[in-house]
Amino acid sequence: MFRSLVVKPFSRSAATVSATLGVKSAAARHQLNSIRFVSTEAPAYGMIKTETQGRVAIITLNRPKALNALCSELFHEINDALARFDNDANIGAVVLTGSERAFAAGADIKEMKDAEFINNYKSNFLGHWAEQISKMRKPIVAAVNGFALGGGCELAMMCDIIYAGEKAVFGQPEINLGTIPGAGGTQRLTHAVGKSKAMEMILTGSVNLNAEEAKAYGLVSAVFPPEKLLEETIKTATRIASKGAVSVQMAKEAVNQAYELSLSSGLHFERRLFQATFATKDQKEGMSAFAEKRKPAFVHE
Ligand code: CO8
Repeated sequence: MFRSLVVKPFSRSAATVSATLGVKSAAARHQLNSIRFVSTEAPAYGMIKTETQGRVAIITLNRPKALNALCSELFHEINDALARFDNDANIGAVVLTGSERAFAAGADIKEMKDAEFINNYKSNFLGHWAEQISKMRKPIVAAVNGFALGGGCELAMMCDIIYAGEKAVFGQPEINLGTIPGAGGTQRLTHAVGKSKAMEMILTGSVNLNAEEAKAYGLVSAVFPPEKLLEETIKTATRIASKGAVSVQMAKEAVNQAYELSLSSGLHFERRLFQATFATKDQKEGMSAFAEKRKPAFVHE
């Protein structure tokens, strides 16, 4: 009878489940109370760790021996977790982080060294993965300690906000391997730091940015001591997740259009979304709360 039941870990009480299933007899309810509901939604990952703190989901890359080099299995797990959190109404923002030594040292060189063009082209190598994270509707805040090189730097730049630990290193060393950045480095880095610096980094493969330089160029928005980085990142993600989820997602969409549209089209897009927020409960609540001098209680609708 309960085989097809999907329950998030500890997110629903047995009483809620009983009610949902319409369980009436006291004996059956007692039996349900003794069941520990194990999620079929949260898969066991081997290369990442996931956890939630309130409305914030935290994804930690966990392949320490290879400095979080991004192999296919790791891509797959990141994508899977991101898609799951994007579809979870209880999550309002995601934090993506690595270890103190490395956020990620790039795509896995050993895995891809023998790859051939024809297979890369046919399978759209890396394309699906990079598209998935860009499709995320909820904000992602990257907490970057240590190396963010090649695909690791690109992964951080796919996030919406980057915070860095004092020892973070950002670079695009692909040229040293006889290749070039393949997941947005030539585009996003250029937008972030300007043409001359991006060219210098990408063409030499050895000019990296430390955390303070990355901040000065606008690639990251804040720098913290390594041991404080995750805590501070979660604080910001929590603040974001406490706002109305619809307006947060609309704001993210509108900012991202600044990279795609002309100014007049971008302004038009922004105005339409602004007008649309007046169809949400959270706009009514937010503005009423201001007028009534109280804190808003957003319902994310
Ligand atoms: N791929 C595979 N293994 C790696 C990688 C990597 N990118 N980086 C580090 N490792 C492994 C090392 O081989 C080593 O393994 P082992 O212990 O088995 O020998 C282990 O991690 C520890 O590394 P090191 O011993 O080299 O540690 P060091 O502290 O001496 O050096 C560095 C750290 C400087 C980070 C060094 O490891 C390094 O230069 N790594 C390669 C950096 C690089 O070139 N990155 C770019 C890769 S290409 C790329 O990212 C293309 C992007 C395309 C799109 C990607 C989409 C995500």
